[in-house]
Amino acid sequence: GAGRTVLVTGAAGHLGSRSAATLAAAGFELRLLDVVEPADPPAGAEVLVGSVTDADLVARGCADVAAVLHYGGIPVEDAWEDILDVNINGTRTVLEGARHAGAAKVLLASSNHAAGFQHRDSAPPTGLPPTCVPLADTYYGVSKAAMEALGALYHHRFGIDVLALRIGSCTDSPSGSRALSTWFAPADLDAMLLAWLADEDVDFRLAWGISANTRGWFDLSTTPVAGYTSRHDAERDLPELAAAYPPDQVDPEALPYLGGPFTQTELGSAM
Ligand code: 15L
Repeated sequence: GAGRTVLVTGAAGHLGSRSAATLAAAGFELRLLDVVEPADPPAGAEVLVGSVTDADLVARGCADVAAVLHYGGIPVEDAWEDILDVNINGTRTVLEGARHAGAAKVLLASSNHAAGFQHRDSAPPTGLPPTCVPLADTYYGVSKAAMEALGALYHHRFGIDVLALRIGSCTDSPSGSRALSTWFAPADLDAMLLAWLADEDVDFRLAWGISANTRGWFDLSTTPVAGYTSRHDAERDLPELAAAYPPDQVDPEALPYLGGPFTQTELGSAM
């Protein structure tokens, strides 16, 4: 029924396709939206090919959904005009679609790069709070800060339950010493999503999408979603990566900012 239908934007992408599969396995009905056809959509999923900036298509995507998972957008630094259109206008278009359709919940895939210029040495001893001010490291990071601001606006104006996740490095096998701090185990994302979809709280929540990593420097003490707790730690779950970067040796490539290499990439240039 309608109460079990979820729209996933960016459904052909890395996180969108994974979340779609997770939700399908949990019994949700899926509607998938992306600029390209998803390669391997869950059986029975409805597919809409087009942009998150296309209000008519987004309206069709949002019709009768219980929730929207908004992953659609440019996932790294790019030209300002494109970031502005796809990521900022696109997010507003999706929130508008959700509001007009009466969708109760929207997940916004924000990023650590919204706060990429947070310096690890200035984090409090309890860790960097998920609500720290957005010190974006790129135009991409600015678009994620705008996404968070739009999410708060649509929660406070229209009562949508919005979860804005400042996602770290969410892949099965990340590389580099930074990921030992920023890793978000894909299984933690799955668990958080399922807990959030079952959670009847209505709020604007700004949370880290980062696992309980031994080398993390993030405050994970506030549970963003009832029933969710990280069950993963890069130190234990990625033993080869941990062994490649012994904790007692300084990695000469390591950068002190949360955003890592994004803090040095050329502004406005595709990565
Ligand atoms: C992001 O926001 C990117 O989408 C992803 O590709 C990774 O680079 C990630 O951040 C990260 O910081 O590791």
